[in-house]
Amino acid sequence: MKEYDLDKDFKLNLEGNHANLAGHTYQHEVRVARDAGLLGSLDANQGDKLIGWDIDEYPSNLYETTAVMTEVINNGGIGPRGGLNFDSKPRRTSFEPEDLFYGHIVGMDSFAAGLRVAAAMKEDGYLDDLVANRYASYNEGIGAKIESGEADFKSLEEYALDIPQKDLLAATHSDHLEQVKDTINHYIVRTLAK
Ligand SMILES: [Mn+2]
Repeated sequence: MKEYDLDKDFKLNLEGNHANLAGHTYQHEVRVARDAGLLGSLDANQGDKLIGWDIDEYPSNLYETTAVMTEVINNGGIGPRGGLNFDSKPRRTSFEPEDLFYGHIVGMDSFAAGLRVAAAMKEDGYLDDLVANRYASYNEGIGAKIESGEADFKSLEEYALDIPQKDLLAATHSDHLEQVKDTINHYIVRTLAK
């Protein structure tokens, strides 16, 4: 789209299940579009992570809707023309007309819940602080040189070879993954209990 100047007229409508088929999370897809300034709308569905084809299931995964809405908040929204659309379909054992009704309810409820949780984390700066701390070493010293493009593989090799192993290990910090996931779980439970 950028190559043919189409990004001036079009934006992307990102589909959750297509992200999975490409081997990505839905959040990853939305984030890449956001970074490119092309996040237009959400084709709000979910897929089975194992099955290998597109099932266009109505979204119900709160962890995933929270992750996607985090990107939407960081994008400043998806308006004025964007929004949620459901290319989803009742499938397999859920094929009656009323399943469409239930599907739309769970879809909107799940994204509304995700938005509330993402907003709560944003208000606390939880994820923003986490990312800032995780990548703090890029703000100074060799990290800042990597960020600015001043460092290259040659200079990085020289830099790394001169550092004793114990100093490299000492500079390596845990990202406390399970603690982070537990905290996000608590945000989901507590926010939605209000
Ligand atoms: Mn699809």
